[in-house]
Amino acid sequence: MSKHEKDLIYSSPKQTIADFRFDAQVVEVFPDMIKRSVPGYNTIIETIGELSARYAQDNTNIYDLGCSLGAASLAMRQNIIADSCNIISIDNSKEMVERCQIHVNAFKAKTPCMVKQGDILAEDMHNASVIVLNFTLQFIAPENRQTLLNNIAKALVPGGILVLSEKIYDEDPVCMDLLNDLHHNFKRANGYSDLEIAQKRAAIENVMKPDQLNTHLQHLNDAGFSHATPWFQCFNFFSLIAIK
Ligand code: GEK
Repeated sequence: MSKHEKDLIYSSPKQTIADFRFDAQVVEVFPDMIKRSVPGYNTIIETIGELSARYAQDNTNIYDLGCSLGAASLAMRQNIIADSCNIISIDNSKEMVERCQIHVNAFKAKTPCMVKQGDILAEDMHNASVIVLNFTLQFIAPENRQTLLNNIAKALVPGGILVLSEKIYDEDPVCMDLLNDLHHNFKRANGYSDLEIAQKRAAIENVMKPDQLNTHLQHLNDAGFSHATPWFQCFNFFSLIAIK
């Protein structure tokens, strides 16, 4: 396992702030960045492992879409009880995929895990019992989100699940301000300065477009899921499970 660096990317003032990219610099600090920025990240990863133990079915595929360094893939790989499953971990960032492969190689497990670089919108998914979109859908262009969820629903076998985790947006400005404030306090408590928080926000606002929780539930209903419920929320971050 490679050594993880502290995220200092936005710690000094920048003249211009480029749009956020999942590049080599981000890969180096990603585990630190996501833990200090996403409330409940560890709980969500552990629960994805637990859900995979419960829902992975024999002889099916398990997809981790937008896998980054493979945290959800590894949690599933360590927890799947079903026989003859295949984990397929996909990310479109070359640097993420290369590092993810190193992480996967570092652990032995009965379930194979194939890491590949690709666009999840172009992936031909099939025979799946568990599909994970852990903080990835928010980076997909809004006009493509329903199509992706339709493809996911089609790829799932009966009783298969999607775990969808996202940052959400609240239409009510009073609630939105409150959730944003609580999230900023969380980041400050984790050592990010106001400058880092402001510069990161400027970098990410063009590339990450959160939806409302109700929009997600509507999309899942339209995709044909029979059941969907949020199982986790902290501030403006949630995770839900949808069952086909
Ligand atoms: C985790 N799930 O640690 N195709 C493939 N990958 C994509 C695409 C796309 N079209 N768009 C974005 N990505 C991980 C965390 S991070 C979330 C996921 C975050 C990838 C992108 O390269 C990045 O690695 C990931 O989606 C989003 O459980 O950093 O907030």
